[in-house]
Amino acid sequence: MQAHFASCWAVALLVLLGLARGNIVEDLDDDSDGLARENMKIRFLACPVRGDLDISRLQSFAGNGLEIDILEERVVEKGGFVHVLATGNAAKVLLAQARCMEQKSSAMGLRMIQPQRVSDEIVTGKDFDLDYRSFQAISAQIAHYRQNYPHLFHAVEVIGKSYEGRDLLVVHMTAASAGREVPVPQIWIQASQHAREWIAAASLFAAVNKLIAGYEAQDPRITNLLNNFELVLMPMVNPDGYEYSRKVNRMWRKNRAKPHGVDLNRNWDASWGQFGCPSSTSSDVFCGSGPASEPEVSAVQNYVLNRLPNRVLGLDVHSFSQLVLYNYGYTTLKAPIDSALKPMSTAIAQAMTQVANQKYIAQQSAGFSAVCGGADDWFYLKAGVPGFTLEMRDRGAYGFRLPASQIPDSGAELLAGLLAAVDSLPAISSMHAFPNAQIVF
Ligand code: 0X9
Ligand code: ZN
Repeated sequence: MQAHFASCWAVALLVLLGLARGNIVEDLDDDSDGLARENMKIRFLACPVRGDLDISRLQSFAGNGLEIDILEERVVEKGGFVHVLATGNAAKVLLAQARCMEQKSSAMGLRMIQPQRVSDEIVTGKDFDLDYRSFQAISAQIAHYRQNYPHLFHAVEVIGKSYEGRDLLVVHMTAASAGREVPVPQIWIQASQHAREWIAAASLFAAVNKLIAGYEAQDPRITNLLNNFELVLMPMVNPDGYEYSRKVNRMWRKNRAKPHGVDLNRNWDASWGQFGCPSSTSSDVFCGSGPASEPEVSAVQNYVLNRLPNRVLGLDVHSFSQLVLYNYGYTTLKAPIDSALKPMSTAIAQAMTQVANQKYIAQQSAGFSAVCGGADDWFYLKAGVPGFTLEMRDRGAYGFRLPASQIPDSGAELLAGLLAAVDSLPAISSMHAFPNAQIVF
């Protein structure tokens, strides 16, 4: 977390440096005339705020669908300004009603922080990985898998509804024969608890596409994985927040529960709220009114506990920082299976690093950020399986705004990490009984 705030402020600083040098604003769009050009032009504003609550009020000015991108995640001091990128009518509203002021900035600074283009196109198949996709397109891709590869995708389930009523979708992927007597170990992989971490879901889909291609090409490791395990995939834990991040506020983190959203990765029923849950509902890490108070978290908890008896592993995909985080995350004390978890996470990090020479580092989760109510700890403490948080690309150069061109490589890294994790499961089972005690590797 701290690393993210630091990088965010670094971006703001970069812009301010541009200001200090007195550079001239340049248009970033290639449109040549009239109203369209005016509406496309990105304007850089500074808006006065007194606290986090004011940022929420600022967002409400723009309303759904208007381009507004608030650059700071929160107000660190008692008052001051936040910087906002806004286009067309959104900028006009902010200038007129929120006492925002237009700023001049360096063209370079603006290029770095310009909003990512948001595509609503429905693309299925391999080309899905070429861009970040809407929730609708994500749902279509999942349906496409089931329809086109029924030998690999066995069920698509709606395991609940999000706060705003979107489907919480889970898809099962395996090539294990249905009639076999020994239970098939299940690996749960979830992504996108945090709205702005677009690369999380995108990486999972890219990894799935590589699994399909690898299975068709009879890649031995992939065939072995799919013949002997069931992957239970939930690419979009927080669809409401994700859509809000795409359409309204790129830096949104939480779900969209009233009044100001809940940080889902503080809401799990594992040492929930013991420390670090701010009383302010507008905090970016607000943990909710109780353990699993949020429909997204409670749906996953119920599903994993009741419907995945053969679970052996839980992976929670996030961004950014390139880290492989292992239990515990709420305390720096070591988990009872630390001597297996530590080498396992090192093996995962090494495998991810080898894909494209992007350094991934293994670390105990609490060493990165000690937090209560995290999914990784819930997997271990309540679901009885090791829980890893994977922080995907990058290490701060783009941060959450990772270019879509990096999706395929990031997917390859996730897949390499998964394969390494599976190789390490025998070491875990030598000192840990999974919920289905019949499963021993
Ligand atoms: O703070 C988080 O929720 C995760 N980092 S992120 O920047 N993606 O928000 C890290 C969670 C690690 N898990 C625990 N500390 N339990
Ligand atoms: Zn996250």
